[in-house]
Amino acid sequence: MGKGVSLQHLNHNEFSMKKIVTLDEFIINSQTTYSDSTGQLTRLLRDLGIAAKIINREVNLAGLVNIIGVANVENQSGDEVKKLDIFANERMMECLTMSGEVCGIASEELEDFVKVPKIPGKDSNYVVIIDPLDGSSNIDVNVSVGTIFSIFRRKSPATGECDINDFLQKGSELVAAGYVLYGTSTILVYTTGEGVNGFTLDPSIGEFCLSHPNIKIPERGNYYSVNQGYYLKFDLEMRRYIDHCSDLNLGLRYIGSMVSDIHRIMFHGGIFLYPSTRKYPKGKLRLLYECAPISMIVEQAGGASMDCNLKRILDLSPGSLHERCTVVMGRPAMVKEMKEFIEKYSAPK
Ligand code: P6P
Repeated sequence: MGKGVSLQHLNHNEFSMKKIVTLDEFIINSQTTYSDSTGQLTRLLRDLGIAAKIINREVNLAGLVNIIGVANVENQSGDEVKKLDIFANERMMECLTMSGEVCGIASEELEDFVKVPKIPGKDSNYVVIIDPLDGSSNIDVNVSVGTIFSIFRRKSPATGECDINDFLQKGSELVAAGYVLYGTSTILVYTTGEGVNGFTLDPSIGEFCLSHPNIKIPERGNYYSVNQGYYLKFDLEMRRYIDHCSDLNLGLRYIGSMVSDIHRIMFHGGIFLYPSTRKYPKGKLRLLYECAPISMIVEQAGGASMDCNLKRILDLSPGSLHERCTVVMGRPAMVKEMKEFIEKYSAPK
């Protein structure tokens, strides 16, 4: 009595909980791998985590607090804006402008990028690109939606305001990319170029906790994900590839929310495609807000991502903020197969 005992002699059952690694702790511990060890990116990633928690709370309450439904406006992409889109955008902007790390923000909900006022004496070295609530047409019917974010290091001088060229960078220049999936549970998945990690929100402690370390897309993949409703409007190569997937007895899984469809691929493999359609000849999905960040995550998890012109998505140079592109991403073997169908069946450009 009174001499104390060493930890390992304590009854194991008293320590049955495994070590919880929160998102904040993980980010801080990973800080040493960032090219800048000043903690600026750390603070920025943590602010994104806070925004995700706030949006999660409202997404879960949306049906109760009357912020579902349409806001009777259209966004820059011509999509019908939901009340929750506006709410999510406002919360993201608030959380991102507090840190002083960000000199500019481009949101899928806004026509132009926003210049963030400089905090005296503080250099803000990053711009952030957000799709605050992707797939929000699903929110009214309680289907999963997501937030997509990505971070570039600014190219303009730190002393001045940001400019458009800070945003129009190739995906290969991204410093970080991530998504939040508001589903059966809320999970934040991100990469800084050192692999992909997933953090599940534990509402009982209000923290994102490491739940899926070092995510790798499985070699196998029994699903393909495309809006087959457009089958008759697809180009020949796409129709032939869909027929091929059917011949292989692959399952069709398509939620209509990119984050949800990609998250399934991260764990079950398969392929996601949004090719050219009559309504969207250049593809529907936005290069900067959706395809580039998701492609960084997919590639970091061992996958591949190209457009239907066989160009690597991360090598595409955006010409404008809301530029659209076609996309084929997922298991490398399946992306390669689609590449072969395009080479074989696509009409000469
Ligand atoms: P469609 C949601 O509106 C979105 O931008 C993506 O999240 C999703 O993958 C796609 O559009 C769904 O488009 O034409 O199949 O309804």
